[in-house]
Amino acid sequence: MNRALSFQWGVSSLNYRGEKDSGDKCLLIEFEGGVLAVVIDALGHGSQAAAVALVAARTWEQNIHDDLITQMRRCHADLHATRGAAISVAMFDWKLKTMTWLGVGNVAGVIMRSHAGAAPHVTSLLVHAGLVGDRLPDLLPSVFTLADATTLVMATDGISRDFTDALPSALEPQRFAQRVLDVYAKRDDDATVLVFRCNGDL
Ligand SMILES: [Mn+2]
Repeated sequence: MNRALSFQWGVSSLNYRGEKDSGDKCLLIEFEGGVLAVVIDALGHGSQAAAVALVAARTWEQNIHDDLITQMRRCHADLHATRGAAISVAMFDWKLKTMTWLGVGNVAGVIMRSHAGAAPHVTSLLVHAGLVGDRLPDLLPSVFTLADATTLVMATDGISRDFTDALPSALEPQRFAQRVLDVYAKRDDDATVLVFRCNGDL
């Protein structure tokens, strides 16, 4: 029997000063057997960046069953001749109990995994240097086994890179995301934090 694991998530974001649109875009797509989390940061900010982020988001939404490399390449083609975007994605597979990660550009990711109430083990996730739409590096996804509890945190570069120094792991995902934003938003760019937590309770 392949039941979905239980999960919770939260997103907090802050637009660059006074802008009504954000070049950051976050998707969480549930499908048969898993969930895909995508965080997009189009270069720059404001309405033009928002339009680029929307193109990228549609690409991911419309081809949910393709593998991450195929999807990232498709997105690269779709963003050709735009300003480009940093994109990181995480695919949770409930059957395999894995999370597959792929990042191009500077959308940071970290996972915290814990077993039987032990303190969570924190792993920073690799992102490949490059820019989707402009310069696509070799794509090498990483695969992680889900623990009794696994929390993924993703943050665009409007969040200071030292956000991993004090992760508020006891908070539920929405408050966790808000706390990271409150403490680490740099305010010179759009800022977005996604927190996704799943329990290995098959
Ligand atoms: Mn940014």
